[in-house]
Amino acid sequence: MPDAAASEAILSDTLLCEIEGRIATVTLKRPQVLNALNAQVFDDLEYVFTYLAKDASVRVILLTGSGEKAFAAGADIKELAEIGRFQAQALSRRGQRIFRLIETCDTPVIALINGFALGGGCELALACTLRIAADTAKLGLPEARLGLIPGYGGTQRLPRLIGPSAALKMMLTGERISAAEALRLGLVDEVVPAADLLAHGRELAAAILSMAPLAVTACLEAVSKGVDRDLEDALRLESRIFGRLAATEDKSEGVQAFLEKRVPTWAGR
Ligand code: CO8
Repeated sequence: MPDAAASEAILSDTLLCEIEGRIATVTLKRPQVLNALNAQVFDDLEYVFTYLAKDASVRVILLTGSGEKAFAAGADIKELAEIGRFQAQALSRRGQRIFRLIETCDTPVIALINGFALGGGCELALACTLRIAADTAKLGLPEARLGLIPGYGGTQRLPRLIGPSAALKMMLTGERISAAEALRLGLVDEVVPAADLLAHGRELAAAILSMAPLAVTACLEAVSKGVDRDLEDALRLESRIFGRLAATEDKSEGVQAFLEKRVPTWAGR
């Protein structure tokens, strides 16, 4: 269980969470095994994301890996060695639930992919709101080489993001694709020089922070709740959320600031 030693930093054996102003940076900290995701990492991710979801002052979360080699090289293969059918199914469900916590967080989560994002590591990045890759990053879903399939949402999120054919090609061949290829496929949103990754993540966070907080959360809600609905139903959802926002102080402030040619000051109401 992580120890909340200070409001600025939460440290566990496997994760570091640093909060500076309105940006939290969560770093996977098992560089000796390329940040492989073991049971402890999942416990700690659950703890940290539950904590961050409740902290209204945090408005953007950056998620990255420690060391220069990996974001995360997948589930910890040592833990997979002994598991049988029902335990594997339960572990898959638990991992899916924790990644869903990240995916449905009211706060945008930006994956900063600083190296290998393989198997469960790639699936973790897929559960984030946005993905920025270092130009040195390699991404892939090599589970079939272990006699498995992606079990933390990869078989479902990747085809939704890049289409079934390109997703299946990655799953069926286990190929490790470059950051440039991931960008071409739409698997990542941007590629930047490795040395600039964190700074670029912060710039993107600053751009998000300049927007109205309730509108940011509403964009997340509209997309995550609407994307799998039929279009008519999803359009009704959009209008409901639009109407709700139109009654906020921030909408009045945003419109007024535009008309007065000044920078808006957001109240978050
Ligand atoms: N699990 C455990 N240990 C790992 C993992 C991993 N996924 N990846 C790397 N390591 C360890 C290595 O064993 C090695 O440890 P040691 O120094 O003790 O030998 C250390 O990290 C450094 O790795 P390498 O020496 O292999 O480094 P290289 O630069 O030579 O190679 C690679 C880097 C290519 C990334 C290589 O390490 C590799 O192929 N790793 C495995 C990648 C992989 O197959 N990932 C998918 C795992 S399966 C998965 O994610 C399933 C998710 C769904 C599960 C659902 C339910 C449980």
